[in-house]
Amino acid sequence: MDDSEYYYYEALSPGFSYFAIAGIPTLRESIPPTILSIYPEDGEIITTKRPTIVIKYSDNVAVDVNTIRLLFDNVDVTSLASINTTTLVFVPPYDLYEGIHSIYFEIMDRSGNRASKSVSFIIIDVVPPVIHSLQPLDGSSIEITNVTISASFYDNIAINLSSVMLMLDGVDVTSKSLLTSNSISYVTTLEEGSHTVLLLVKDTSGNQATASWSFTIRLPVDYMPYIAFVLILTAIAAIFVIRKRK
Ligand SMILES: [Ca+2]
Ligand SMILES: [Ca+2]
Repeated sequence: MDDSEYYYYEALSPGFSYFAIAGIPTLRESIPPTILSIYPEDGEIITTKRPTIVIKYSDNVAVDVNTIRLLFDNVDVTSLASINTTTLVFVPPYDLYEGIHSIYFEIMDRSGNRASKSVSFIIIDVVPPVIHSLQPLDGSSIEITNVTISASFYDNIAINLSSVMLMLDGVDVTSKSLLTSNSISYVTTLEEGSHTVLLLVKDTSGNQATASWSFTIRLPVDYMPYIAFVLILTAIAAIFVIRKRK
């Protein structure tokens, strides 16, 4: 039988299924839907953590949106997508990891002809880490020589801990520091005066963050020796005065 000669009646709703007269005639045909485009495209490199996935499709007669299936990284996320007769939009509800992600899309027309397509794309991190909570505070003046130098950091994807470098007054002190997954600290004794700290941190994609800050150690003046000296001088002067009067 030639497709073009065969029609069937599609019910407008299940309740009308026994009343074919209430349906609309639909051409029974054999041409599957066309998947016009999938974004991201196959092999595309993406630099955001939540790309909006957009798929466009059409059919020579009509697509059946109820047959659409979307797998994202092999998980069926069809129910999370917004779907109409021409377009599907899906935004991942979580941050995607760096690396390869896959999309599988499937659709049928009203005659049951199926079309499907798979693409994969790559997420690459372009956002450098953030360094914060610098200690001692930048520009501060402190009155002790025993100092803890520290800072914290984080990244949108992951820190490369082996990239972390802490320099104090131009000297690399990383190996003497306590390094955790999100901070570094270095305890030392310093001379009075100005000191400069430089911290370098990279993420696993090589994006680098730097922080440079300085502080001054200024010990409080001890007045006791001066006071004692003045008291002794006063006492001697007093003794002189008393002796002269005798
Ligand atoms: Ca068709
Ligand atoms: Ca990053």
